[in-house]
Amino acid sequence: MHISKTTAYIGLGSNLSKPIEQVKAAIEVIAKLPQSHISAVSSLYLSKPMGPQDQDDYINAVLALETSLTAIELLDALQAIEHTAGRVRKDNRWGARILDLDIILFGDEVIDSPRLTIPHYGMCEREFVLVPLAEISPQLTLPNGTSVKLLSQNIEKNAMVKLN
Ligand code: 5RY
Ligand code: CA
Ligand code: CA
Repeated sequence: MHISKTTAYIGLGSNLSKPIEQVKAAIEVIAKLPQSHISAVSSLYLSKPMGPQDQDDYINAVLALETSLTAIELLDALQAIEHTAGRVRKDNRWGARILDLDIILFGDEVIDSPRLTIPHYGMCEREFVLVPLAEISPQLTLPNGTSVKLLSQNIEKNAMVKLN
């Protein structure tokens, strides 16, 4: 009996408390999620903050997770990982954070609910999402058919540095 798995793409970001270690540790925790396995991890990237710029540079990456969790189950799991890493929800919208885990894509599902918007609402304008996503999945398209690689090639470049 086969269980159908969906490919979810997860964006990782950190700009506090040793960001490289935060992102690497989060990947190890995500690797242990139930009903799931990681099929690809991008390079780590050093990126200038978008939005409020009075904060440190970010480490960003994207991974592909084959999962039979639902999108909401995955969201709950990722928020628990953020909380365990020490993230505190307060009034610092778009401010510095220890760990940010976003579901960028969940198969070809389109979700618009109070807790979850998929595809991620900002992904098409964010070099730190598009470039690592195209790195691990160059043939990937959005649910509306748009090529991620084309988006990544056309995004405004902001001095992002690929590490490793
Ligand atoms: C814009 C506004 C808010 C872009 C814009 C946010 C990250 C955004 C970040 C991250 C980097 C944020 C959301 N225009 N910058 N800014 N990496 N998150 N480099 O993960 F992304 S706050
Ligand atoms: Ca984010
Ligand atoms: Ca987030």
